[in-house]
Amino acid sequence: MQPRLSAVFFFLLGLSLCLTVPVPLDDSHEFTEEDIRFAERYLRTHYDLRPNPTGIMRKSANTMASKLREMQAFFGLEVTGKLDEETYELMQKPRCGVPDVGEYNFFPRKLKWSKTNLTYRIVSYTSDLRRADVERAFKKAFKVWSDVTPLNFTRIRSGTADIMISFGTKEHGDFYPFDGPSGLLAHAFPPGPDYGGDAHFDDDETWSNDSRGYNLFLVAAHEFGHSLGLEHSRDPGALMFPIYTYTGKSGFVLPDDDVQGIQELYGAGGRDPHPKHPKTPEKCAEDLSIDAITKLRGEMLVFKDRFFWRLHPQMVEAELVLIKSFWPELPNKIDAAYENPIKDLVFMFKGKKVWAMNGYDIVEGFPKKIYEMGFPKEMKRIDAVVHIDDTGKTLFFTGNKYWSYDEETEVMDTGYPKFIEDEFAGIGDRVDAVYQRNGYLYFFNGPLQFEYSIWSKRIVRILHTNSLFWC
Ligand SMILES: [Ca+2]
Ligand SMILES: [Ca+2]
Ligand SMILES: [Ca+2]
Ligand SMILES: [Zn+2]
Ligand SMILES: [Zn+2]
Repeated sequence: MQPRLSAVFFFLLGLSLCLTVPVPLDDSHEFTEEDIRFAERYLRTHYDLRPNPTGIMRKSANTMASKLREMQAFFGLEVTGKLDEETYELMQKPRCGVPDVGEYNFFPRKLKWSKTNLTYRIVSYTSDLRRADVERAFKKAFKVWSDVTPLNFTRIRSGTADIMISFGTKEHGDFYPFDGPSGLLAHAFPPGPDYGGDAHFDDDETWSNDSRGYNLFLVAAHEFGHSLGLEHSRDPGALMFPIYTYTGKSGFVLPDDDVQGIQELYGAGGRDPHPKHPKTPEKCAEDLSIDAITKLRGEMLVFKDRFFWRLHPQMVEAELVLIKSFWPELPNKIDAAYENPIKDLVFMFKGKKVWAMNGYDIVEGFPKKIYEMGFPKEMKRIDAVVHIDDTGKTLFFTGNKYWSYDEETEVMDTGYPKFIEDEFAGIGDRVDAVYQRNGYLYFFNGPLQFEYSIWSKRIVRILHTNSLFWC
């Protein structure tokens, strides 16, 4: 049986270089012919842009502009129907090749297995890893799904399994050739006979069981999601999000969105060893609180759990991204962050450590210990920090006290710490996060933010934290 094109998934992973740190607004981009061809190719692969629309298609149902609109809507970008910098950047991010939305639907009906006991067979191996490591990666990837469903996966060593797994390069027997290093990484077929459920991995990649090359477990867990009938998710925290990010070496727990998806198909299993599945924060939640907030090259970054929202001054929709998709070395949740625009550095704090980032790069010598900046050795963490451009001072908040740090001399000002209550009366007993704009400090405390006038030294307004996002 010939596999339908629509049944094939390509796991496209590119270089982390593709990720983009906000650039100043005036740095506008002229797209070359080649860029536009690249964009067309992307839309053909993932959004079914057809070169020559034929038949009785509705007018403009398949133009580049309409496909760009579909893509921008999927990723929560501003829907312009134009190839802009933001959209082009996103196209260059590493991703799985499954189409995301639209009439080009892989699963006109929900495809699923009609039995709960499934078999898999590892038909061939990669030489990048020891056989035992390959087997462990696949076993763990299946366990991700069997933990939350009634499904059981049994490995067989001969004969035909439901899910046949193999490594291959270039043309490898199914008319969907791989492409050498990077680009397409793997593909898998949705449930069904023959090719159905099968997963193929490009052996021109370097496979690993850590952060090097491509992590076999993570790619396999995503692909097996397709093998079981899942489509792509719009949730940037989901395993089934089309863009791949190495999520760190701490134990992987399947995000809530994927659990909902797979349980819609198969139900729950009743033996989930990790019942706490991370949820992706909702920016308009009434009780939204945040971890940290900072400017970065004219944008605002709002940190919450594994994520941050990028708020562009001219964009209404905030983009939610994983911290690790920008800075793989940073921890998954941070305490505080600020920008020093003169040095073009962003400082991030977690526990007793501080990282200085220049764009994507960690500045040499970092992470450092916060006591090296002049804090007492026993201080465990910083709650919030803000840089005041006008004075060149950076204010650090922890517990009920705050410090003032001089950025020019790189020393702590004398006379500190002081009590927060003495200087900033009324902002509460703790500070989650703080930023400065137009002479005001915005202090976040749980679901509230206090707008504090630096000039008149008083609170002028109390707002909801989620008003950051115009909820
Ligand atoms: Ca099969
Ligand atoms: Ca490849
Ligand atoms: Ca904080
Ligand atoms: Zn995929
Ligand atoms: Zn294949």
